Amino acid sequence: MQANESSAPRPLQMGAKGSYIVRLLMVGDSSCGKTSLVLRFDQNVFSTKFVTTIGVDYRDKMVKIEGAPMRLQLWDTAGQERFRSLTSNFFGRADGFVLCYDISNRPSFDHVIGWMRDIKTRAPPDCDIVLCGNKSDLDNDRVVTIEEGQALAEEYGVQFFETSALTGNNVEKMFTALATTIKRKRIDELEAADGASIAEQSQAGTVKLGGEGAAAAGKRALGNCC
Ligand SMILES: Nc1nc2c(ncn2[C@@H]2O[C@H](COP(=O)(O)OP(=O)(O)O)[C@@H](O)[C@H]2O)c(=O)[nH]1
Ligand SMILES: [Mg+2]
Repeated sequence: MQANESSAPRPLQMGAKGSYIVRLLMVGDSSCGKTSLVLRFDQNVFSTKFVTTIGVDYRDKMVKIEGAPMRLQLWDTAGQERFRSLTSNFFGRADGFVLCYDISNRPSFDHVIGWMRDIKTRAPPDCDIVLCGNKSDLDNDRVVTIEEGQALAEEYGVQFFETSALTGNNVEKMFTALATTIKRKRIDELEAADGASIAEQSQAGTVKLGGEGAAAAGKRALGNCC
């Protein structure tokens, strides 16, 4: 295999019931609201109780993205240092990350750099990331501005949302945006490249079905990889 082929996006795994499987990991410092975001998205509820996540929790959420049925597997990790080695085992199989901080907690924002470094060293190069400044309802206690969040996301070339698990603001939008980016890169681009490759080959009189289109899509998508 050529060196650059290892960066080609993988096709999304297909589940038993004909839906695509998308593994999303919630990462970020403890208590920035990862569990609350998952609960808001999955069940549209919010609790002020702080339930410490031990290691990794898991939830399934079926969604339809641009007509494609997708099973979002939401892996909710614990942010504490002592769980880092455990949770980082999950990084290698991720399709996407929701990297959270708390807009009322400066250290949680400062630690985004460390979380990003973890993702880049441990996660597949074709995974997508959304940076999520949570607790946007706590505007009076805000210590991280929207502009700071936006600038950091731009620096990393990732999408950015401020959310509130408490009010629900932007929560669905954020998860949907991440799933849509993944769907377009890991389904649409690969299919388009395969189609183009078949057309090219049939013009040349040699139709071969296979992964060449996928490799071409990978080369095009290199710039968007994490
Ligand atoms: N005001 C406010 N509190 C939140 C929000 N999201 C989570 N919390 C609270 O922050 C605390 C930690 O939340 P949790 O989801 O357990 O954080 P995790 O450790 O990142 O999973 C809990 O007391 C939540 O009720 C939010 O959007 N707004
Ligand atoms: Mg938690």
